[in-house]
Amino acid sequence: MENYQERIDALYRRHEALLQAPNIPQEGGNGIFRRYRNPVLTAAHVPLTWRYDFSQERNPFLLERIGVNAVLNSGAMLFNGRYTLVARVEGADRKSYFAVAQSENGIDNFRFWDRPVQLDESDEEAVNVYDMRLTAHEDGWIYGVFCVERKDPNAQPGDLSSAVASAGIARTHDLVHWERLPDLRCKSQQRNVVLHPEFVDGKYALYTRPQNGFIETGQGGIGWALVDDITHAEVCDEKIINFRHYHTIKELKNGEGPHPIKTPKGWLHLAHGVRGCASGLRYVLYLYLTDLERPWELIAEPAGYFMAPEGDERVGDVSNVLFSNGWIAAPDGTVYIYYASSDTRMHVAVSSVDRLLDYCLNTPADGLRTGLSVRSINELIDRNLASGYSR
Ligand code: BGC
Ligand code: BMA
Repeated sequence: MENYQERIDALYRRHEALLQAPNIPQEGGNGIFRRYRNPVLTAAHVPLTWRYDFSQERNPFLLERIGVNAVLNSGAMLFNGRYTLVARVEGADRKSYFAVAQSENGIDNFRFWDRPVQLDESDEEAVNVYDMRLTAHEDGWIYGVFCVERKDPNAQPGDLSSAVASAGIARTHDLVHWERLPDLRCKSQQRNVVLHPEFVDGKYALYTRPQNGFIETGQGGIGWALVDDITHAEVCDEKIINFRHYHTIKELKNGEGPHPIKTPKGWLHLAHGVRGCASGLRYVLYLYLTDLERPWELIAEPAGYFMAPEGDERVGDVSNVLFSNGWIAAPDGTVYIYYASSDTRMHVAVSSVDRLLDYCLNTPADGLRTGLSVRSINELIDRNLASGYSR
C-alpha cells in the first residue's frame, strides 16, 4: 500500500499530465474553421484543492469531497495578453459558479486560478448563476453579464421545476474583485443577455432574448435594447434584430453568444439556434453580420448552422448541444471560438476574421424553402462547370 503522500503525488501527476497535454488541430474540415482534438477544459481540470481534503486525519481514504460535474459555457477575452476564460463550473450538486482559467496560446495548457470567483449575492438571493458573457466596455470596465435563476415564487405547490431567469450584471478590473450591480429590470424573463462593447447614441446597448416563460421564447428572437444607466439597468423597449423561422436550425429558440467582433465589414455575431426533435432539443451555432454604424441592422446571414455537435461532442450531460458564449479575436486576426459540447466540456476551434467574413458574405442565405436550396446548389454547379476547375 502506497503511503498517503505517494497517493497525493499520484493525483497531482495525473492532473499535471492532463493540464500539460499538447493540443493539435484536427485534419480536414470545411476550411471555415478548424477544431482542435482535445477539450480545453473539463471537470478533471478543476484544481485538486477544490475537490480533495489533503489531510490524512480528516480524509484517510483520500476521497474526493466536493465533486465537479462539468465545465461548460465560458466567457472569453484576452486579459493581460493571456487567453482567458470565465468558465461555468457545475458541481455534482448542480450548482454552477464562475472560475477563471488562462492559457498562453489559447489552445492548450489552460489552468484555473487558485479560487473560483466569489460573486456578491444581489438583494434577492439566486439559486443558480451561469453562462457569463464578458465585455471589455469602452467605459473602462470589464462586465460580466450572466443568467440568474430563481425558483418561480408563483409555482403551484409541488412544482419544484418552475423557475424565473433574469440577467445578472457584475463588473471588474482584475477578474478577482467583482462589483455586483442590480440585475437587469425587464418586463419579460431573460437569458443570453450580452453587453455590446461600445456606446451607441451615448448609451449602453444590450443584446437580449426576451422569453414568455422559463423555456418558451414566444414570437421573439435576439433583441436589442439601449440602457441609460448600467448601474440600474432597465430595458424599456426591445426590438427584435434576429428572428426565428419555421423549419430552420433556430425554429424553437435562439440567443446571442459572446458580444460581436468589430470588423471592417460589420459586426460579426456568433449565436445559438435550437430546434426540437424526437431526441430533445438540438443546439447548434450560427453566424450573422450586422452594420457597423447600426449594429441592429442585418447585413448577411448564411443558411443553416456554422457548427453542430460531432462525434464525442454529441454525448454528455445534455446531449446534442453546442453552446458558445466566448470567442477571442487576436490582434493578428485569428479567431478562437470557445464552445461547450453537450453541457459537459469546453473545446476550441480556430478561424480568422477574414474567413468568417467570407463565410458570412458568400454563403447563400436561407431561402426558407427546399426549392430555393436546390436552386443555390445548381447555381454553384453552373459556376463550377463554367470555371473549368471542377472534375
Ligand atoms: C440550466 C441551463 C439551461 C436552462 C434552460 C437551467 O436550469 O442550468 O443550463 O439552459 O435551465 O433549460
Ligand atoms: C440553455 C443555455 C445553456 C445550455 C443549454 C443546453 O438554455 O442557457 O446554459 O448550454 O440550454 O442545456
